[in-house]
Amino acid sequence: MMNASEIPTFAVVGHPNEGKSSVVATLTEDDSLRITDFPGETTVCSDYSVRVDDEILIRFLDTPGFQYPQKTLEWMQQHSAQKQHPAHAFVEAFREDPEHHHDVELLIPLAAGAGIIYVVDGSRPMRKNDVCEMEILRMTGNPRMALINPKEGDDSFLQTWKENCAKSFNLTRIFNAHQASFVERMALLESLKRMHQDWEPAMLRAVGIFECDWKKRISDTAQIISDCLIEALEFQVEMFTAKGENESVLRSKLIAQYQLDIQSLEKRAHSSIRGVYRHRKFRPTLPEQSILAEDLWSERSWKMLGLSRRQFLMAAAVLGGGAGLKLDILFANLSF
Ligand SMILES: Nc1nc2c(ncn2[C@@H]2O[C@H](COP(=O)(O)OP(=O)(O)OP(=O)(O)O)[C@@H](O)[C@H]2O)c(=O)[nH]1
Ligand SMILES: [Mg+2]
Repeated sequence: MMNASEIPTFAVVGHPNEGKSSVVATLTEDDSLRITDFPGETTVCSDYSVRVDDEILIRFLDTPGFQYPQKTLEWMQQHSAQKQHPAHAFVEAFREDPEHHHDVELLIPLAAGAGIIYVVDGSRPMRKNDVCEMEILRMTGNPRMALINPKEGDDSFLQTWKENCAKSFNLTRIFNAHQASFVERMALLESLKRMHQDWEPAMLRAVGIFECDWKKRISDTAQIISDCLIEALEFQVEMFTAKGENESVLRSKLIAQYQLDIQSLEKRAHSSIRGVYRHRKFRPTLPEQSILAEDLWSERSWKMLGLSRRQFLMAAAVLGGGAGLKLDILFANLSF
């Protein structure tokens, strides 16, 4: 019989390279997890608890992928007469065997009663190994959910995955680990609470705390943006000029310095907002045409903002007013 601890605990399991660590990283907002293209990247079971004020709300356990699901299943079926939990029996039998290290690691939390989140890449066809993995998980009797994570855009296999998952899992959900929004994450947590009645109060509380935290992040972000705008509007640059220095050269230098300083204000605000959303590593791959790759002073940015060239210059002139720039400087050497 499973031993459900008061803290809801979910082991994220599945075939190598299906996105298990990505799912854990998304749910825990922890970008320290190792996520690579290399199958077998995760080699040990690791705890990534979700904490608020040092209190653990939910435990997510990242695990290595199944290594020999067929052999593991055969062993479990041969030893199914034992009264022991099948995962526990397997762990006891193979704990010291380096060949089965990954399967032992992923079965340890199941032997301890963890809920199962089985991650599959729904954009590929189902194979025999998948059937064995699902059967192993069904045999444990632990509460279990299948999470279909379609890594590529192909949805032609989705229906088959859904039908087969429904045979072995209490719940099935589609969840894209790389693109899931806050609402989708909350919907997933909501459905996890249905996996085990004892965990329901703790899961409900966790969802409530996440929702409050999200609202606070939105107001913190608004504060950062308004602070940044106020600072930008009040910003001034000064330069000392040598006697006889050409005035237009000096004005160009002032404008260039002003633009650089405003850009760094903007970058500082971006970085604070990323901190609010816990994106410590930030190397987004932007779509080819994304305006986010442009800075505030690029022609594309102001076109996107709906400004004509003349309006942009007016706006820039107002911004530049603090720097002591006059409209005629900005209009100088430009033809309309
Ligand atoms: N496009 C896309 N790629 C994904 C998604 N989820 C995972 N990947 C990619 O798939 C690869 C494997 O992801 P991981 O999260 O490391 O997978 P894993 O199941 O933990 O892998 P192992 O630890 O090796 O078993 C990485 O290159 C991820 O970037 C997804 O939702 N969309
Ligand atoms: Mg992994």
